[in-house]
Amino acid sequence: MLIKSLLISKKKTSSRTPIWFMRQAGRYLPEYKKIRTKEKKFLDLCFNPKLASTISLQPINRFDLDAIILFSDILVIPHALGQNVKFKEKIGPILKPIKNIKQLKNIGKDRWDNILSPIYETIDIIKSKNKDKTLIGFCGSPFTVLTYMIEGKASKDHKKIKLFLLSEPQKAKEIIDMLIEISIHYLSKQIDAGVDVVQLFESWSSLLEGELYNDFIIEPNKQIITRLKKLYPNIPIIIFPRNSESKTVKLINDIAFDGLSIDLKTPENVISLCQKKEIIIQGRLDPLLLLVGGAQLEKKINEDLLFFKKENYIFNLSHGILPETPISNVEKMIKMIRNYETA
Ligand code: 1CP
Repeated sequence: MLIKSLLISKKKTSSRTPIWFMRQAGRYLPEYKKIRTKEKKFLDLCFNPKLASTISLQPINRFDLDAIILFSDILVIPHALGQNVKFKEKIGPILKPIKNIKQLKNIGKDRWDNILSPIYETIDIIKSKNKDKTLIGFCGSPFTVLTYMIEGKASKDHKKIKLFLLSEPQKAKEIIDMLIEISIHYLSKQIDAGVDVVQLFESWSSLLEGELYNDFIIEPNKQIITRLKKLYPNIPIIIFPRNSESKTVKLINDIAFDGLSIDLKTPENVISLCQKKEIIIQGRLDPLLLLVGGAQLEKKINEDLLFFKKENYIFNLSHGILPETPISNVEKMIKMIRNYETA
C-alpha cells in the first residue's frame, strides 16, 4: 500500500518513489488489444467484471507498478443518467443529445446502481486477487463530464459547452448538481467495494477562467471532496485539474485534498505551495517524451527525480499514455525510477 500510506502519512515509508501512470491499462498493451478485439463495444468491457478486473491487473502483472487503477471510464456516469454513450473506433465517445433535463432527473439511485453495479463487482474481484497494491477508483469531475454531455463527442473547440454555460447557466448548474450527487454516490460505492484511494479527473478545467472557474471547477470539486471526506476520512483523494496553470493556487487554498496530479503547465509556485501544505505531488512526465524515448527521455526522468527527490512524490505522466508508446520505453522508465532509489 505504498501509495495510500504516502498519501495518508505525507511521509515516505520506503526509499523508492512509487510509480503508476494514467491509462496504464490500455491500447499500448498487446494483452489489452487482444481482449479489445474480441469485445467490440468499449462500454461492455467497462461493465464486464471478469474482463475489467483482468484488464486492470494487466499492467501490474507486466510491470509490477505500485497502484492499480480501476479499468472503467468517466463516461459511465452520463450513461447511468440515461444519456446513451457509445464509443466509435478511431472517433471516440458519442453521446446522444440531451432533449430534456427532466429526463435525466427522473433517474434515481436505484437506476444508477442497476447500470453501475458491475463496476463495484470489478473492484471486489481486483481486491480478492491483489490485496497489497493501492487500488485507485475514480470519476470525472462534474464540469469535465458535462463537457462531453453537451458536446456529444471529443471536441476541438469546445464551442457548445462554452455557449451553454454563458447562455443557460441555470440549466448548467442543475446538471452540475446532479453530477455532484451521482459522483458522491458512485465514489462512495467504489470505496465500500474496496478502493483505497480516489482520483477526480478534471481534464477540461483549462476551458474556464475567473468566476466560471470558481463556480464550475472549484465549487463542484469542493462539494464532492468535502462530503466524501466526512463520510470516509481515511480515504485519500487526488485531483487532476489538467492545465489549470496558476488557477490551481485558488483550488489548493479552497479545497482540502491529499494529492495533486500535475502536468506540463503546472507553475513552480503551485509545486512549492503543495510542498508547504503537505500535498503529495503526482506527475508529470510528457507522454510524448515517453513515446519518443532515447536520451531525451532519460534526461527528463533524471531531472524530475532529482527535483522531487526530497519531496513526497508519486511518479506519473502529465496525461494518459499514448497508444503508440513502445513497451520498451515504459520498461526503461520504470527501471530508471527503481534504480535511482537503490543507487
Ligand atoms: O478503444 C479503446 O480501447 C478505448 C480507449 C480508452 C481507454 C483505455 C478510453 C476511451 N477510456 C479508457 C480507459 C480510461 N479512461 C481509464 C482507465 C484506467 C487507466 O487509466 O488505465 C480512465 C481513468 C479514463 C478516464 C477518462 N476517460 C478521462 C479522464 C482522463 C483524461 O484522459 O483526461 C477522459 C477525458 C475520458 C474520456 C474518453 N475515454 C475514451 C476516449 C477516447 C475519451 C475521449 C478523450 C478525448 O476527449 O479526446
